[in-house]
Parts: sequence; C-alpha cells; structure tokens
Amino acid sequence: MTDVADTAGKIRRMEIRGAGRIARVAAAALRDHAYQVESGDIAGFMAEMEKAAHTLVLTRPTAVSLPNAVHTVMLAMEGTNTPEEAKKAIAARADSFIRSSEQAVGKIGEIGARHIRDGDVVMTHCNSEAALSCLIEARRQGRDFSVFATEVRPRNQGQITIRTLNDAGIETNFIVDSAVRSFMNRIDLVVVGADAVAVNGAVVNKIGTSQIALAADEARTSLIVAAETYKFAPRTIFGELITIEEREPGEVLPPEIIDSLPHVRVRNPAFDVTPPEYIDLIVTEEGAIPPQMAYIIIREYLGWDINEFNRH
Ligand code: RUB
Repeated sequence: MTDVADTAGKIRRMEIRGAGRIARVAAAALRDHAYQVESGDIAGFMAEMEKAAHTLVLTRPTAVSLPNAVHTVMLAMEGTNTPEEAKKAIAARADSFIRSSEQAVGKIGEIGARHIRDGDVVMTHCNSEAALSCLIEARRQGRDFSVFATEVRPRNQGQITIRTLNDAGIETNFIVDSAVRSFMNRIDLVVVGADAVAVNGAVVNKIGTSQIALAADEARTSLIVAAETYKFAPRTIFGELITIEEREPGEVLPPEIIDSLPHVRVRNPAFDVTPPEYIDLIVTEEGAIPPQMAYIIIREYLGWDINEFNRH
C-alpha cells in the first residue's frame, strides 16, 4: 500500500526517479489512495482524489509522464456515480497504465535494438529505462557492441546505468560529462531517454543531453531518443512550454562552500531541451518516428487533441 504524501516525498527527493518510474508510482499511489478515502458522497470523493493528484503532480515539474499518468487515472472517475464505482474504475485504470507502461519499455527495447549493429560504440546519458531497454535487448539478441556512459553530475545517475550495463555483460566505458566531445568521433550512435517530448519534436531530458546532441551532430553521429508515448506533452500544442526544474544548489556544492562564497550563485537546472534538428529518430512503443511527427503521437496514440482542451 503506497501513501500519497510518502510517494510524493520520495519523488521530490529523487529516491524514486526517472520519468517512466515516477509515472507508474504516481498511478499506484492514486489507486491505493482511492481505497483509503472515507466513503462519503461522490463529489467529496472526487475532491479528495483531486487533492492527491495535485500533490503528486507538483513533486517534479518536468517529466510530462507524471501529469499524463495522473490525468489518465483521474479520467477513469468520469461517469461514475458512487465512491465504490469510482474506486474500482481508478484501480482498473491505474493497473492498466502500469502494465502498459512496463510493456512499452519492452517494446521500445525491441524496436530500438534494431538500430544497434555488431561492432557499434553507443553513448548514453543519465539513467533511462527505455534507453537501456534498447541496449539490453540488442545484447540479448547477441549483438556485440560497447557503450560509453556519462557520469551525470550532480546526482551521478550514470553510476546506476553502468551497474545495469555491467550486469548485462555489456563492455562499458565510464566518462565524466565533459569528456563527451573528446570521445564523440568514436561513437556510432547516441541513445538517450526523455522526460518530455514537445509537439515540435524537441526533447527534454537530463541536463547535458543537448550538449551531447550538438557534439553528435558535429561528428555526424546519429542520435535516437527512446520515449514512451505518455512522455509526449499535449499542452505544447498550444505553445505551453515545458518547465525546466531547477534543483537545490546543495546538490552541486556542499552548503559550507556555498556559504563561504557570497558572490557566487550556484545554478542547478536538472534538464535541458534538445531541438528536433539534432534528433534522428524517436523510438516509441508504437514505432520509430522522426521528431517532426510528434504531433501524430499526441493525437493518435496519446488520444489528446484540440477538443480535449475545449472541455476544461
Ligand atoms: C532522469 C532522466 C531520464 C528520463 C528517461 O532524470 O532524465 O533520462 O527520465 O528515463 P532524473 P526513463 O534522474 O532527474 O529523474 O526512460 O527511465 O523514463
């Protein structure tokens, strides 16, 4: 049984992190919360659920998978007349979202693996389940390739990635973030995940991704993004920008050093935006698309279109 406040705290502190994972735990937290709400009337029940949804969505602002998952689960209440009915509908929707999210990661692995050839040197950044799924599936199919994985300052997610790659028996080089350009000429393919994909195909991912994309473009190295369809951002259709989370300076430097430097402001943006021109392909569970086709995913697969917004 997960508790909404506890789950929200874990997401905020990054004890649970990664866009896909936070979407799934938020769906699970809403499902469990529904059964913890005292059964009154349906309006009271919905108001309680709205509060919980709000708490979860506010934890981290960038990964669109989070509001998309919450929206999907909350929509299940539409048309229900009693809290009991609504609870069942929420639980069924949350479980189906979690299941399809896990399946999506597997499917992306199958599709993405087709782009990794024998002898390739692949670079990845941060720790993305979807990106790693491509590498692990290619390995499972017997492809012989090696990986360069970055450190990912300041939270060192690269250390999680190299453990997974090591466990899969994939030869891996671990480099600091600033070594990316030095090695780019040896790289055949960059594979990264996404926290959000805008309607124009721009990809928001861990800070540093856009520098890697620039270096890849300069070296004529292909870059593919592994992203489930629920990472596409419907509201960008209306020009809404994706908020880039800026985290505590204490993640970058110890507080005593920061305190000793009154004229220095430590900046810690957690994500950046890679323009579509630097992206060769976005691999979703529905197939691989050029970034320019992002609108199709939002409309056809995510099921959000202009009318969705007119209703709210
Ligand atoms: C994680 C990150 C990942 C994406 C995709 O950032 O940028 O590349 O979330 O991951 P953080 P996945 O560590 O700040 O959450 O494919 O696992 O959803």
